Amino acid sequence: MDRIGQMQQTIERLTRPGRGILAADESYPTITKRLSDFGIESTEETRRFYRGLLATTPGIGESIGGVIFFEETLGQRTDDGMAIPAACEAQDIVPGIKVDKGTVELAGSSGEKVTQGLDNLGDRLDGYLEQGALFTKWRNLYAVTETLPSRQALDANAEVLARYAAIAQSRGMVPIVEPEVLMDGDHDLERCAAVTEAAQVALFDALRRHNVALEYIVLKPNMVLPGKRHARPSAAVCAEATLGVLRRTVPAAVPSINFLSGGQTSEEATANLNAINQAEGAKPWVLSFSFSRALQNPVQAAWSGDNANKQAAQQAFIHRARMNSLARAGRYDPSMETA
Ligand code: 5MM
Repeated sequence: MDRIGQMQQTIERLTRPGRGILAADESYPTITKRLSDFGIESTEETRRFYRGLLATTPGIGESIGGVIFFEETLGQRTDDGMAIPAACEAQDIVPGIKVDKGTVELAGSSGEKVTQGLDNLGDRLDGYLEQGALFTKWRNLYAVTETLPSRQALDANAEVLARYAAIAQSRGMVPIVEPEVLMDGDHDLERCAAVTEAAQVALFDALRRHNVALEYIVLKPNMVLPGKRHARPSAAVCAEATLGVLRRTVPAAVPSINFLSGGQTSEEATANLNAINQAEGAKPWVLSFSFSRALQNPVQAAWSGDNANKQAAQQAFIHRARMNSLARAGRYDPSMETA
């Protein structure tokens, strides 16, 4: 199959009705922090067992169409000895790979960040393809103050995100582009909306400059919410603000927008996704999820590092995935959490 045919097929698989994406691509420092929140030590073996548990959850392919992994996982095996990417394919789930190398300080800025990882990216992608990954992910992050992000940070980050996307498409891999406006801070909802809009305007400008085919990308944005120190708005308010920004910035050619959860509680992220899908007005894209914490927190709590809890952990995973699958269609109700 040629490069375009491969990306078309991957997009079709990722956007099937009822499906979203699981982000299980935490780097070593991030997974260490996530697991330690539940008293679990992060070792090669605990990470292998845990990510194998996710990939082999019976029936999970009905709600999850793709999983983003960290590169270590592509080479690990489930308890049954199957390569984890192959275990995903056995459930008709597309394996993907996070390819950025984290952030460094953006030289010349006042402490802002830029994401790195472009060096040798094409060669790395060839290796990931051989290991079964069919799509990729790269995350930029933008801290918010009254004056930041600066023009410099918006443009520098957009440039690397677009260059990454162009390289991924040159290998026939669908790029997930993730410009995350952080929830840290005391900015209000309007400030989050303005920064999210500015980040996406710069991003789509750069994607065009680098000839990225918008038909074969997935956008992974934050929902528009105020900073952590503010009270959370209703799901309807979040939906209206989020859709307002998306309508002004994201071309209809983009097939799918899969939100990150960004520190929301599991049920809050589900309710907000549901409200986004229930809202009236133009929505020319699939609106789904690519959650990490909002999908995994209950799973890690149920597992607690004790492998005897595997079934309970898989039960927690399938429940959360089903709730989000319903929200993706605007058919979720909080009463379903306990039904
Ligand atoms: C924002 O983080 C992404 C989405 O996760 P949430 O739904 O929890 O917000 C997530 O995919 C993230 O990019 C990965 O966990 C990797 O993070 P690190 O910091 O390890 O690169």
